[in-house]
Amino acid sequence: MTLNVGVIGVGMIGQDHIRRITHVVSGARISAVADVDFDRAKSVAADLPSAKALQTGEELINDSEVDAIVVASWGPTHEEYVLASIAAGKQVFCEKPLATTREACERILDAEVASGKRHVMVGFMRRYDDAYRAMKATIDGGEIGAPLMFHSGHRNPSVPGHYTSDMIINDTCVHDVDVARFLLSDEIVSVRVLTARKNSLASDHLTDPVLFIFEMAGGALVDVEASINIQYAYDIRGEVVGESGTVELAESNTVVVKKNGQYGGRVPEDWRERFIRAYDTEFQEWIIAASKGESTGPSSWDGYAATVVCDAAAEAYRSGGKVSITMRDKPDLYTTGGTGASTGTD
Ligand code: NAD
Ligand code: ISE
Repeated sequence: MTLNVGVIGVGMIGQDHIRRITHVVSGARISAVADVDFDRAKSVAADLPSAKALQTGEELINDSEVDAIVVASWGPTHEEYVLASIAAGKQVFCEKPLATTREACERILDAEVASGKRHVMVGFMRRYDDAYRAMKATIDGGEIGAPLMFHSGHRNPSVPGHYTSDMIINDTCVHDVDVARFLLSDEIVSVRVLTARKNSLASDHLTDPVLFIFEMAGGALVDVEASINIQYAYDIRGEVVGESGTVELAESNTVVVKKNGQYGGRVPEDWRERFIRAYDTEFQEWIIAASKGESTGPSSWDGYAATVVCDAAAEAYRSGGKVSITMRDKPDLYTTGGTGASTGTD
């Protein structure tokens, strides 16, 4: 069976996912696209063998030639499309964030729980990255003892002009929040935010860099350096310190070049390069599950938890103090099943 996928939002990542569904992974094809920029939707559809351009996301979700949906529009628009997909009884892959407020995420949790089954997978692709998976296997296998600290570095060479200071929390650090929950199999219970001397290369309206300190329920500490104008490359770093050892992400280049008395290797240009295999694996697993009407991987609960933590981080940033985090009880729907990339706190 070929899964007919409709994509809402055909900007940078939407087009990258269309490329991988069309040319890289198997079992699916793009049958429809929609974008508020209808000319962009038409131009993307024109390059695809079997896709039509539709005016609205709602039309796409309810189209009989769409079996499953990818939401890759801007964050504040995700809630309505995810809710409409659940209402239509269709599987939906939603790029992060699941939604931009705690309340919106709770409406999604309520709708999915009421439907009686999982429909939603959230695009936390780091859970599909070979290196992060190997880190998790090392920790879960007890090789470094009980984890005490996780140091995470998230460095973007630059950000687009529309990027605002709150996006360093909701758009960038949200990945570190999710991967901390995934690696440590624990929930975050408090957050503090510190700002360093401003990078003079950042736009006037941006705070950059930012240091986040998270406390996990089990007592481990997580620090996240988020830098969004680091210039030299896209550099993702991570090390977990355990009671008797450490595990860290290795450099991601495959070769070392030695010349002129020095050695070096490539650092990725952006997230599309750094996580290319992770996105491929993520989509292959989503297609396999969605074709059976099932959902695995990062769930609405994971999307909710990440948004709640980001809300608290925004408050900690404004107040300068430590903010405690509380979440609603986890519904049974999110405590069973899934793959190694599923809910980090099962
Ligand atoms: P983008 O601006 O390049 O593209 C977004 C597209 O959505 C645009 O074409 C825009 O016209 C369209 N759009 C906006 N509102 C819409 C609406 N209501 N209905 C239909 N279309 C709408 O942005 P992007 O960088 O591709 O990011 C899109 C989403 O993907 C964001 O949620 C972002 O956080 C996420 N993202 C995730 C990763 C990752 O590593 N997982 C990387 C980049 C972006
Ligand atoms: C972007 O939206 C992403 O999701 C990237 O993975 C992240 O590194 C970047 O900071 C975000 O802006």
